[in-house]
Amino acid sequence: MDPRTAKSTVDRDEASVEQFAADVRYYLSLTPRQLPSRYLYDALGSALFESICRLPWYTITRAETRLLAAHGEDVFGRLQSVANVIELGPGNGEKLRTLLQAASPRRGVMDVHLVDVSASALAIAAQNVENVGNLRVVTHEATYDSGLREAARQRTGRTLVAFLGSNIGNFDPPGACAFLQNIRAGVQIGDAVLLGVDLVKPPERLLVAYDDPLGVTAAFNRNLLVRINRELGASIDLDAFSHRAVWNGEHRRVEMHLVAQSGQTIRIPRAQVAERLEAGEVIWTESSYKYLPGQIDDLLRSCGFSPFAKWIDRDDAFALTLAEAC
Ligand code: AVJ
Repeated sequence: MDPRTAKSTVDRDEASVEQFAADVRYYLSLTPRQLPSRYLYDALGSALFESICRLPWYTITRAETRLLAAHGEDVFGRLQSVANVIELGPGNGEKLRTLLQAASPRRGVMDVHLVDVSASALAIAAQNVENVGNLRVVTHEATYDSGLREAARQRTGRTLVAFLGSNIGNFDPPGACAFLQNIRAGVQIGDAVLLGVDLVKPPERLLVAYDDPLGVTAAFNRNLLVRINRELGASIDLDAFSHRAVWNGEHRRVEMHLVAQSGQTIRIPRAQVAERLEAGEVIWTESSYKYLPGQIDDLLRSCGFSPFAKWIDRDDAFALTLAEAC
């Protein structure tokens, strides 16, 4: 490896640990205490999330995959001559592969841009998508915003931006709108977004999806503490925190919490944190907003998109919405 490249990688890793430390320090000091959900996805966290997607109680991935397989051809039928597809956060690439395979009779050669902050995730996703054939795959190891801009600069024609898996559910309503407005600013009139969104369903179905009987989601949540211990030199007792999922009906979101089982002081040396937590005090680690179909359309309209097709899986209450930039 070029020594300059090696050094810049080290610098970037140190910078990202610094950012992690600063975020941990800031968010843990808030009321209620929080940790940003993006930090759930280190290598182990990403593997645990992939396992979550296979759990019988977590229906998002299977419902979306069924919709993409059943309607992928229709997506490209309604959206003539797409030359570029950009996926933000492709995960392992399997959903995009399903979409592009289903679309095969309707599409020509295309450029596919995959945007993710994780190099290892990108490598896996690129391999999965390349298997479809008749595509040029370009990867962008970048945040959604900068990756989208980079991909847009290489634009060769009509562009479809895919944001799947109900990842939009992690944003609060103003955040979701800001995010979509950013996408809108990066594309041209006539380009489109394909948005996968989990819908409101009975609380008992939501709670078992986010607090599964096998404890995989609990491990996914508590892994954030494992990561803090490893990367920031802490020694938080994992047994002192339990996983909890709650349905917040007022805001229509599932919240994941880590609940302190006893009063304790947590010390995180590299983040200069020494915080006293009382027994029962919570750290809020994730929100997953759930939508009503009409809310998805309102959100898209308020951000410069005109929704023109929607496919809903009734069994698992999940929606795929296609909207055009206007
Ligand atoms: C990847 C954000 C869509 O909110 O359903 C799964 C993450 N958290 N189980 C979701 C998650 C707990 C997931 N998203």
